[in-house]
Amino acid sequence: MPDAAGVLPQAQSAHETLPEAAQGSAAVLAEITTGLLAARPYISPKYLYDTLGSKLFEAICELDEYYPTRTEAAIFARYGADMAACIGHGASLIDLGAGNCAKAAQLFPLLRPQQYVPLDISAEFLTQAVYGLQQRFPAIEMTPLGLDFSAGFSLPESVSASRRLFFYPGSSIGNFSPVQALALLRNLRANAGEDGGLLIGIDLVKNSAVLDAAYNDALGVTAAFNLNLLRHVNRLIGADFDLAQWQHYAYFDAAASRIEMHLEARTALSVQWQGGTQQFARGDRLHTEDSYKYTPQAFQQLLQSAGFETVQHWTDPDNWFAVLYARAVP
Ligand code: AVJ
Repeated sequence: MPDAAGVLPQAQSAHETLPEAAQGSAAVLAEITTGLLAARPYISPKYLYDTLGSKLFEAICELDEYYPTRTEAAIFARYGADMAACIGHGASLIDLGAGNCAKAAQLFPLLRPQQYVPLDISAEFLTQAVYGLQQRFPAIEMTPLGLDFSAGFSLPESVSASRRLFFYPGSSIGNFSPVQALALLRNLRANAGEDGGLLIGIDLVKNSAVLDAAYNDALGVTAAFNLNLLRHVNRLIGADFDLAQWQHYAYFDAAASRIEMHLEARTALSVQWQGGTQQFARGDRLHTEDSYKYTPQAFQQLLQSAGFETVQHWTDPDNWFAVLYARAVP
């Protein structure tokens, strides 16, 4: 996942010494300002991931209510060998939003990639993770790339042009609307070449009580994760959000097939930031994240429209999560 260093190229330790409003770039200020002044105010979910936000997300993954992480891990543990049999050895494994590279590293012994290409918006973090990994797997050529793959991208020549296998676990594609997801998948297809493929994790549509609980945990970790976005934005654009005036609000919208996460004003309030101000009435909301849920059929449709054909998919016994392997259609 993207984290603070992707938004701010400065080292984390520099944060304390910088004047508050100087910590974000002009582009970040412009982007957040646009969202705050919109008729339905929003802030991009990428700002959930500063250093504390990334730790809170890790904590979410430990919660009983948050099933995606452990369910996906169980699918990889149970069917990893089967996946490797489908995919074959010697691919160039391109890890999208690699973070600490742990999920891919677990598959190395089975997939035996010839090259590992972790992509992450946070190049600094990646370089450190890869350093340790290279010691453990000296036979795999490692090519970390600090790039934002959600914008259109093309891979440099240092990435083998054949047998490109994109790896996109965690159901992170759910943060994109289906239209945006299709654009991203088309871009992957364009970069995959004729013999490329995609191994992707998606969260499935299920009983809405299970979904609601996963984003409204009893311990309040998801609420803290959501509210922390305001702390981060205060630092980025010199805003004065008072966290005590806001509350976490998340629900499953069945018609749109997505969890919507918002922050709701507990009282009438106003917010000031560098060059802007906005009023909120009690009950007004700030939209912070969408998390789309798919049926296997709907996601296969999307893959097909993007130029991939699904070869195989694996799920858990409850059908809560799926991992799909799709090949580029030549
Ligand atoms: C990291 C985008 C997959 O949508 O479930 C967890 C983020 N938000 N709890 C998700 C998240 C609230 C997560 N993804």
